[in-house]
Amino acid sequence: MQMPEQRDEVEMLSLMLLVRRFEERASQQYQAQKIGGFCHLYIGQEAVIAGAIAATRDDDYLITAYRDHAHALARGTSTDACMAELFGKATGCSRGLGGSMHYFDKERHMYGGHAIVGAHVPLAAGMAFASKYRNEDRVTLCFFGDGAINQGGFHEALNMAGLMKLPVIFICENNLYAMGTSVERSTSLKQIVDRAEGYDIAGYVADGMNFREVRDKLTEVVESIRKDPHPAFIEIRTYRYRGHSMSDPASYRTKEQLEQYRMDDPITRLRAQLTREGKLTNEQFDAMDKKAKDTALASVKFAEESAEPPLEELYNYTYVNGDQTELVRMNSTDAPPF
Ligand SMILES: Cc1ncc(C[n+]2csc(CCOP(=O)(O)OP(=O)(O)O)c2C)c(N)n1
Ligand SMILES: [Mg+2]
Repeated sequence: MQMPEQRDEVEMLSLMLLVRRFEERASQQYQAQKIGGFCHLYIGQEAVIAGAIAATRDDDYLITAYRDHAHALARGTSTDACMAELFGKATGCSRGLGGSMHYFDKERHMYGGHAIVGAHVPLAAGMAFASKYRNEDRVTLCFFGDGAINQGGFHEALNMAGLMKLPVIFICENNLYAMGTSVERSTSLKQIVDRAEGYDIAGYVADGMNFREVRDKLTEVVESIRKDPHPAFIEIRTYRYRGHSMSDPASYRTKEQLEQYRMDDPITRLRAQLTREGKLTNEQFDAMDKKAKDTALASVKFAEESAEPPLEELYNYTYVNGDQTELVRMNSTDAPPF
């Protein structure tokens, strides 16, 4: 098959390294109690977002659930803005008011960061409707976990997308678990991809530990959608090395299972492929890794030195029309006295 011009693989490896080093720093800062609230790490799943970015354009719409750090970084949101958001600082990508689960970067077409499982899937259908209505050739990338596929909104969105031939790719990041519940215990189907058939949507499967496979399958799907708008579904089989969130010791799975996936690490695999083909030297890899580590560390300093959002902003951005302090006070018996 003729592939369109693709993004440089070394650049994509460097993105995967940046995501991993950023999250390792985030994990450390969480343990040091510099970061509050929930924090879900993507470590192990990096080839999924890198493959998707390699197959798409910067102006394609992107939306995801709460395990969203990688998706923003991949779209080019700075490590500074991402780390500051985790620290709840005004310089964060959601002004410090969203935290880990609510990254947002409208300029880069990254529309969240959504904490309610499955709730953003209908939004993705709406985004795809908008681009079709405007006759744009954008594709909407909608990422969600294996836990989202049994939510009502998921079914409603797939039905509408199938019916209206919306240009959206439903990307299920099947990492085998929804919190501590394994997919065999939550889902009646043996293969998640079979869900797509019920909505007359074409289904694909890709190995999420293999960057090239994710990129190539998605490239094929994206090209066919651009020619003739329609939805597609892809189940990407992946694995998260860490627990569900920072507070999960992941005692529901075996060490052997974790080890098996770590042996198939997506970064190590792409590095080996590129090295074998003479496209990357060990020195180049080390330099890239050092840069990723330095950038992640610098983002911690940036976040620490940034100011917190002013208290008066506490209720802003909840509603469309800016400051809604009065409204909140009227509706609440225990609103703070300001
Ligand atoms: C509607 C709803 N129900 C329950 C929760 C609690 N919850 C948070 S994450 C999660 C698991 C989702 O797992 P999955 O979709 O597989 O995503 P992953 O964490 O594996 O990336 C649950 C049940 C929630 N946020 N929203
Ligand atoms: Mg999951």
